[in-house]
Amino acid sequence: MKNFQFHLILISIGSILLFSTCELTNEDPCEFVSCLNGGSCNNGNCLCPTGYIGENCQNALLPSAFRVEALYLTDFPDTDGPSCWDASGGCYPELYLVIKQGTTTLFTSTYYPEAMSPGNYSYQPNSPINFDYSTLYTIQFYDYDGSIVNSELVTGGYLRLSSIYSPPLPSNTLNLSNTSRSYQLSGEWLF
Ligand SMILES: [Ca+2]
Repeated sequence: MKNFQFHLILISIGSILLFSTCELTNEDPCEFVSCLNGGSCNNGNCLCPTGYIGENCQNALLPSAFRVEALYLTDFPDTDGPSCWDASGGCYPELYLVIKQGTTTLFTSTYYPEAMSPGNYSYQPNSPINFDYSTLYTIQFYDYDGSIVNSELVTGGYLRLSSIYSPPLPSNTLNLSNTSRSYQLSGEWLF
C-alpha cells in the first residue's frame, strides 16, 4: 500500500511538472500585442494592412496614386435643361467619357446611345490609369453628335485626390458627386 501511495505521489508530481512545462511553451506572444487599423498579430509582431506602418500599425501612409480600373456614371443631366440634347434621332445624349490631365487626353471612351439618368454607365480604359495623388485631372462627359468636334459637354469637373483624401484609407470604390453628376471610381490605392 505504501508503495502504491509513493507511486501516486510520483505520478502527481510528474503531472504538475508536465502541465507547467506545457503552459510555458504555449505562452501566446500576441497576448499583450495590440494591432490597430485592422492589423493582425503574428508571433508577437503586427502585420499591417496596406496603407499602415508602425509597431502597432498606428501610422497611416499617404497614398501615391489611385489606379483607376473603371468609372461608373450613375447620375447626370440627361436633358439639356428643358431641351433635348439632340434635335433629331432621340432626346438623350450619346454619352462618352474623356479624362484629361491638363491639355493631355488620357482616355476617350466609346459612347452609349440615348443614355438616361439615373443609370449605371461603365467606362473601362484599355489599361488602368494611375491618378497621381496631387495632380489635377479633368473628368468630362460629352454628347456625341456625329463627330468629336461637334460634341457637347454634358457635365464634368475636376478631381484632385489630395483634396478629398483623409485617413483612414477609403475603400477601392470612390463615390464622387456634385450637383450635376454622380460617379464612382473603381480601382486600387497605391503607396
Ligand atoms: Ca447626340
